[in-house]
Amino acid sequence: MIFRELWDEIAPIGRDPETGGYLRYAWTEPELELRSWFRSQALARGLTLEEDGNGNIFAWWGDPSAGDAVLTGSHFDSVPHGGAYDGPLGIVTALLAIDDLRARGKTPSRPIGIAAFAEEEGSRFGLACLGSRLLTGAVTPERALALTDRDGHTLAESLLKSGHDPATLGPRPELLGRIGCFVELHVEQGRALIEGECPVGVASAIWPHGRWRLDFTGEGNHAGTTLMSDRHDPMLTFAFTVLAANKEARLRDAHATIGRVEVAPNATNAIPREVRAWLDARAGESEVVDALVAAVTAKAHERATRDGTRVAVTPESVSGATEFDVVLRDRIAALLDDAPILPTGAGHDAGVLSGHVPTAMLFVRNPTGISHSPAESATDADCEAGVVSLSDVLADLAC
Ligand code: HGY
Ligand code: MN
Ligand code: MN
Ligand code: MN
Repeated sequence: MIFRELWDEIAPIGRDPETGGYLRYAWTEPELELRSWFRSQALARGLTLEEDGNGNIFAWWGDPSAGDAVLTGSHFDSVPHGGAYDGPLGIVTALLAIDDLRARGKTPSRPIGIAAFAEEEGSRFGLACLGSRLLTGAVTPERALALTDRDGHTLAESLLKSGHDPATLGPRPELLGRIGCFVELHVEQGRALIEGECPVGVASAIWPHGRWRLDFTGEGNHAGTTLMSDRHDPMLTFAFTVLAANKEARLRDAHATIGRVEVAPNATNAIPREVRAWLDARAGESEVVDALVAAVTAKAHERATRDGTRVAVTPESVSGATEFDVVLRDRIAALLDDAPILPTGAGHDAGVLSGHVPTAMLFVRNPTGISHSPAESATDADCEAGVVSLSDVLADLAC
């Protein structure tokens, strides 16, 4: 089966016709539809399905109890109006790579698995890589069950709706212990492969990154009757902090983004009582991320004093640097005719798994270099090159 045929089966699922972006939040209709599509594709290939109670689905070729499995896969969920490829490409190419291995007459000597991890983006419940973090114990069931989405729905409600018992959330050391290594294929979320004129690359590292919630509190009041000199307007402190984050990031060659804001009461004719925003901060080293967040926090407090407002900064999820397994990385790069090796500023489930098993990532070229946007793209030819590369890697590791 060629890439486009399989891809077109999922391309319409969760796509917003207005923006062309995808609304595939974990455990919502479109993402549940993708999960059942994945289950049927796996069963059609004679793979054995396993669900870990954390929302993660595993499809095994061979008996997983034999252990030392080579796991691949990625996630189905998206950011709001995200691109088509971020996540699903790693799962569709994995299905096709298994088809390719079989077409080549390969029989694995180690189990091969495809994972569909839950809530990698954290778009619904706010905690990125929730499924893989629950699997590995990086997040406790208690913390996960305390999460709610923007409509106030709890994770437990979603799990129950999709037939899972929230009481079964939690680490799966026995499942993790059966995984020998993990290789995730992902669309590149940058321009390195365009500039390097290569269809496929290999990851060297994931930048340290994290999310901090910023709560700006002031005094709500009437937009028309309140003198400018009498205001304690948190929007002002917030606006200043956005500019400060941008400036401090540029000074440090780091990346700072404030892409999500909530205002209360969010009325045209009312000075806000509160502004809640999320800072996404990333850099090549953890120390730089820490220094960036400290500088932004200090500037925000300084400005709050001047505005007569208050600001609270709360870390929500912080990930250290991920250096991928050098032996596995170099073995894969050599296998792929010395494919370029590049770092990424994007977080992935591979970053979580890398703390437990030798882990690597493959990237497929994205002609726009844009991601977390409908502009994200990949050509069929490059996606098929990704299938062949993943098939070669699985053949090398498992057959
Ligand atoms: O935010 C990230 O870097 C990833 O796409 N979840
Ligand atoms: Mn993403
Ligand atoms: Mn992703
Ligand atoms: Mn009025």
